Order: sequence, then structure tokens, then C-alpha cells
Amino acid sequence: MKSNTLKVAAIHDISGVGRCSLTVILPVLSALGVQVCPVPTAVLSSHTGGFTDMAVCDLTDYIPSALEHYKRLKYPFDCIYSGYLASARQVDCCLDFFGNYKNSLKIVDPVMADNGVTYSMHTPELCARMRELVAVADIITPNITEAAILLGENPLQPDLSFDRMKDFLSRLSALGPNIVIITSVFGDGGHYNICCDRKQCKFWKIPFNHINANYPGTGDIFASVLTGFILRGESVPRSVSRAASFLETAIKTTASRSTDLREGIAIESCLQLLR
Ligand code: PXL
Repeated sequence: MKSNTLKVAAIHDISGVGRCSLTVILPVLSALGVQVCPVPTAVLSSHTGGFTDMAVCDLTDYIPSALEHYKRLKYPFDCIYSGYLASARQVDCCLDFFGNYKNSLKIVDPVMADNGVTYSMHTPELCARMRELVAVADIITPNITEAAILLGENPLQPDLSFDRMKDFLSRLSALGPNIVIITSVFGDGGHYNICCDRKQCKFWKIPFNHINANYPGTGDIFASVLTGFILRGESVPRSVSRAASFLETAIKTTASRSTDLREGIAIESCLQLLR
């Protein structure tokens, strides 16, 4: 199948209320000129961060047949980008699919937890299996809690010094991925996104202006902007900076409106910044 548009298979949930996962991934990547082919892992009436009694439909039975269809089509994905998975069986589906797309860029956002706490639907088994998916990724984007879980460390990390984080980056890249980006680290007196490129033996500590408002979906927006710029050929550190500066503007815009934090980041009025 011939194509001249960058294509991403986005394996994430879709949550109706609260701007996260596919409801931000689709607009962000579209604004960056990338076609998103969503593979929904679950449909939720809202995300799980602060809402209760959500309607949830686990799509584990749908995923294998959708992915088999794309394999039969030999659909030319430039990138496979996974995030919130709803069951351990979905990890198996992703592993199989990744294996069929040897030349596509594999980006795994190991969505499991934040601020020291695991998301309510993430079982210990699913968290443990996420390590297998990380091992076959090219790029991973955990937050500090997810990085600690992947390494079998305490999810609440008291020491976020750069030396300690460098050790985390090295150990995570030793699991398999060439590029590891740990997002939103507060240490050594500032806020940073930190990354390493194992093959080039390089580390980066990229400061950003932190705005004191904790919105759900921030990690999804970060990873999506990053994915778009990397696919467009930008370097890793430049893509990290672009993602952080987009978030800074979008969070400032949102905070100025004093909305319920659970509503997430109001990206609608900021998408024109993504060119
Ligand atoms: O943004 C991560 C995320 C994705 N999907 C669902 C969530 C969360 C975080 O709370 O609940 C359903």
C-alpha cells in the first residue's frame, strides 16, 4: 500500500471525559501532520483520575482481530505507539504486532501510574508484563513513578538527583530500548525531562518551566508531541523541548481558566502552535 503521509498505529484507550489518551493523541498528531490509526484498548466514559463509577468496556477481544487485519493489509505504519493497555493479554498482542513491524519505530509510553500511585485498573501482573513491552521498544517515556515500577524500585522515589536519575536511565535502557525519556523529574532544584541514547552514549537533562497544576493526560500530550516531532525527523532533545514548551503554553492557558483539574489540559486553543 502506497502512502505519503506519516502513519501511526496508536494503541491506547479512549476516555470520553477528561482529555487524555486518544482524545489528545488524535488532535495532537493530526495537527503535526501525522495520520493516527487508533487501536482502542478500552472505552471509558472518563479517565480514572478522580472520577468514580465510570462506564468501562475492555476491548481485549477486539485487539487481536484489528491487529491481524493490519498485518494482512501490510498497512505501512511508520510508527507503533502504545500507551494505556487494559489487560496482560493486550501486552501479548502488542508483542506480536511489534514483531511484525521490524522497520517501524516503536514508542512505548508505559502508562501505569503517577505520583507514586498505580492507576486503579492496573493489576500487578499488567505492570510486570509492561517490562516485556518496554524491552522491544525503541523509545520509552515513563514518568518517574513508572520508571521506578519498571525497575522494581519503590514507586515513591525520595531521591531525584541527576546522578540517581542517570542510573535509572541506564538501567531502563539496559532492558532494551535505545532511547529512554523520564518525564517531569523534580530534582537538583529544578524541573527536568531527562533522556539517554544508549547507542550514542549520551545523556540530556532538559529543564522546563514547571507550572504548579497537575492535569491528567499531561504525559499523553507530551509523548504525542514528541512522537510527531521525532517522526518528522527532529532530534530527540529538540523533540523533548518542543513537547515541554507546548505543554507549558497549554497548561498556562488552561490554568488561567480555573477549570476542574479532572477536565485535563485545554489543548483545543493551542493546537495551532504545533506546526
Ligand atoms: O493519562 C493516562 C490515562 C490514560 N487512560 C486512562 C486513565 C489515565 C490516567 O488516569 O485513567 C483511562
